[in-house]
Amino acid sequence: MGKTIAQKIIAAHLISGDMTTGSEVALRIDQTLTQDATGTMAYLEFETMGIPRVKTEFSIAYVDHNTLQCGFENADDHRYLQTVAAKHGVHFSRPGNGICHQVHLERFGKPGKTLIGSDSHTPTAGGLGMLAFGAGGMDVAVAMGGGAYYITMPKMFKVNLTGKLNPFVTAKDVSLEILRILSVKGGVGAIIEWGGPGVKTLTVPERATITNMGAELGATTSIFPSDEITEAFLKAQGRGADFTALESDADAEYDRIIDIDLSSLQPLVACPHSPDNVATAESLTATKVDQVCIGSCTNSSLQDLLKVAAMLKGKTVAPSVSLSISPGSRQVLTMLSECGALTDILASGARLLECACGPCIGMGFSPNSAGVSLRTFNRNFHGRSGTKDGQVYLVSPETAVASALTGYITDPTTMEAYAPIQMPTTFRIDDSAVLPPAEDGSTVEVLRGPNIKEFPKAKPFADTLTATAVLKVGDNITTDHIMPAGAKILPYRSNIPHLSQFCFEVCDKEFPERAKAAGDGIIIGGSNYGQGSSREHAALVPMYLGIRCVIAKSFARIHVANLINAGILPLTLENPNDYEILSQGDKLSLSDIKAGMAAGKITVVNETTGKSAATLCNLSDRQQKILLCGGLLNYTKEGGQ
Ligand code: MIC
Ligand code: SF4
Repeated sequence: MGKTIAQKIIAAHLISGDMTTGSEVALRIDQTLTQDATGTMAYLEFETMGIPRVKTEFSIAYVDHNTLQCGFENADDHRYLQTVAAKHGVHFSRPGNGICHQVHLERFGKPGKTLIGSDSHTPTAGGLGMLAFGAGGMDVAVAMGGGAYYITMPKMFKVNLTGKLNPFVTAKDVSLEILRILSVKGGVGAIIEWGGPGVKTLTVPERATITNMGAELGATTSIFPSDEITEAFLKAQGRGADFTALESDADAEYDRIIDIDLSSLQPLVACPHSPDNVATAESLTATKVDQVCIGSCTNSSLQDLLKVAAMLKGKTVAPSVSLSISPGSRQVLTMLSECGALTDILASGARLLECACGPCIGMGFSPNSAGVSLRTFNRNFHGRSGTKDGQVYLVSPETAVASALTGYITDPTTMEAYAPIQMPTTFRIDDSAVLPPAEDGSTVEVLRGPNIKEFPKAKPFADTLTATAVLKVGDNITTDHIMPAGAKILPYRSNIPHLSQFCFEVCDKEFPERAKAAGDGIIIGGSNYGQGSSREHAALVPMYLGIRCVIAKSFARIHVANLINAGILPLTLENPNDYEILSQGDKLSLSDIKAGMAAGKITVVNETTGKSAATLCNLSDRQQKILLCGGLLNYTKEGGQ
């Protein structure tokens, strides 16, 4: 039987396991990336492993999330990252150099290689034909140390693209269309391969917009073929030597094939508060807009911003709208400036922000009270913008500009045509903001500020557990609910005790105190629990607050791995209706945990009501061992592979 692109890369990187769907496979990882909000933890974890130098082909630490520097915390963390990277063989991308995924696409991603990153949008590199996964910091630390990355062998989905996008309809609309079709849960357990003749009409940055938002589908990752378009992009980046061609075999088999005719798409919008709450721009034209933000790892490439500049040229933003532009990288910003496009952007009244994540993660530029904010980003979860009642809509750069000019959500196809943009055949290459590691790391002193606090320790599992259900939540709980980010909280990503005060703040302000008072605790969740970010803080902080187990209808992939790594037992209700017999405040007990893990089934007895619920715990041998010894760090220290 022929192979899909992903199966070919997995086969070439397989350390152990068999590639049958649903079984665990261990993969050799060629490259790793971290960003600063998750990176400090990842390097603290790496340091505890006692390995002097990373063993990957290439590892890099980006600083792009925490760049506001309101106090000493961020700058201290940047110094820690810079020195720990230099010491252990990791490149360091300085603050201001750009958003990790955009810079990685431009400068370091390679077709056919594997990449894991401590950020859920790492699959952006799939736009180049790289097999790239978002992962928790501990998994990245282990991969830096030369260890394998474990995934459950995914199903293979194919999206077959035909036709060609019409003017003003974009790759972002393709992302929103697939979200409309599949929903935020529809990609769970699958790798999405994009193929068909329509692929040839999409540039690498457009492909990367699509693979980026595969994260919103819950997909394990997304990937495009590597073809002549990939080669031209790499050559223009001075990296022609990194090219290899990749395509699936003609007789490759897929679990599901979805057809999208690019010519039939129209501009789409994801309405508050979920990326799959999709409507046409045309149906929303009565919505008045307060703010428009263009940027993020989804839509901040040179191609995107040249189009933005062309649409803004000679026009002025509506007086009621505040427009921000965050270029994805220093390369994008410099090239915009060199060709004069930046002048057109600024002349329109737009506000230029740093080449960083910025408003996407609530680091500044929060909307006004109940304000409508149109963003070219990938997530519009409740509260993420920093304004609790903010109404965030996700759109393409074209829809963003059209709406910024009129002051209402506007279908850009109703705007007049703009002058065609010219993409350069060579990009401006300047890697001076990427610092290579020291040749001899032993001479480098790692600088730690007072914001870096000790790592919390998980407890090994005994054979029984009696604990209170300290919180019950509904479906689609995101990591932004569990461990919010934003300007006030994000600077404390290396300080779990401080962060713990904000755990589940969006749902229930009393949760942290209640959990601490209860001692051992259990959380009851609905379906797709933990969707969104890769932040392991959404597992480490509950662990610090005494959570031992989460019982849910279903889990998101990266979060469930983070729970196990943090020593928290994830249990899936065998019958989702049993969710009703578990209430907040109930005393729950689990017995014969070890045998239950091995058998894949554990019964939860509700001591308060006398009822019981059957749960599934589909754990590999390795995952059982990790939980029994109190998390991945303990497991690795005890010699586990
Ligand atoms: C996000 O988009 O939510 C983030 C911030 O990039 C996260 C990582 C984090 O929480 O630090 C992600 O997507 O993994
Ligand atoms: Fe940064 Fe936003 Fe992309 Fe996350 S989704 S990496 S916060 S730009």
